Amino acid sequence: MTELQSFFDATPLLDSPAALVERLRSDGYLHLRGVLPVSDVAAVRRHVLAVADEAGWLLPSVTDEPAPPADTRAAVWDPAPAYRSVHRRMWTHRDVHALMHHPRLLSLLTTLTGHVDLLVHPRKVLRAVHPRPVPGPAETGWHQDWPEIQGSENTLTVWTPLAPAGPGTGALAILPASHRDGTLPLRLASTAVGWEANVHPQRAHTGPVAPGDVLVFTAHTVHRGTPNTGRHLRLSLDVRYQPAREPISETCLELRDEPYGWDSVYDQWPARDGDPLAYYWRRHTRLNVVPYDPRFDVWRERTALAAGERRDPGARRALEITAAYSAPPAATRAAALLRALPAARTAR
Ligand SMILES: O=C(O)CCC(=O)C(=O)O
Repeated sequence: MTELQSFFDATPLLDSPAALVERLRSDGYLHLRGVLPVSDVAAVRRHVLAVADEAGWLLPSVTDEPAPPADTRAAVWDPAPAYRSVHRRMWTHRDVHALMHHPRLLSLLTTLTGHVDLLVHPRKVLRAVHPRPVPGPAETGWHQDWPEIQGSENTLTVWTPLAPAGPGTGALAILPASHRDGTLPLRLASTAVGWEANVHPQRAHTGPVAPGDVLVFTAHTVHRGTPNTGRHLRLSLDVRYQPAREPISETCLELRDEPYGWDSVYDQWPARDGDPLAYYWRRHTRLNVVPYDPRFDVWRERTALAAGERRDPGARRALEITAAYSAPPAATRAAALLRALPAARTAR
């Protein structure tokens, strides 16, 4: 059983950069209140909610709470096409991207990385997590960002909610000091991604995070999204920042895993490619772009297939992911193994 404790509030350290950096170095994360102006966050939230409303994801609301309740009948999760098409309309909006280049964030990240020449990863992640009474495979299990992000060891993630996140909607849970153990082995799991870090934590930090607050953590800090069992969508952004001249994986720059690419995103912005935020990373003359190392993916694929061959019901989610995202022959084998898999004994 994991004991949950409140995030350490590092906000008072904002006036002492050395102490702030030291805290990040020792805990692997920072919870900082009021970094982003709430009015800027509210503008992004309004756009995201307008798209959610248009898609029928929200119930009518007469109160002035930050977000109307979600309509559970409309709940969908990534990678369902019904989720992706709505998510894309939310994500392509310029304000979603611009918020994460806010001067206050850039200044904070300059302090934390010790580099003025920062690269904000263009692939910003917007999450709209529907509530559900029973936690299920939409939750990310315990994980480190490193196997996906790779590149610079000094990359930091900023996670920030667009509406209040906490009891009810869930937020993040973080294992303090977990970044000190390097890259951890994975195990099969029934969570969103099919695998999770092989940890059995005794204590995790979590708690409410308000619009304007940020959680900053390293690429090796173990964390997870906590279940949304409330009434509202959980809306958040997570974005990576790194010293611009340190290695960056090519997969963090281009949109290879979707049919659209950046041109179709910027076509929707008022100034299109004349916008300073469009293709900004391509103007960095000294980026050290490195190939994506497929080692972690290969390992994940192999463990899914091996567990499938043993008819292990715990391999279901990993096989689904392998069948959906890997190339043949792994994808075809995973699909065949899925059909032969006995039903799981306990549903999560
Ligand atoms: O927001 C979540 O549910 C998970 C976020 C996460 O895993 C991340 O920011 O790396």
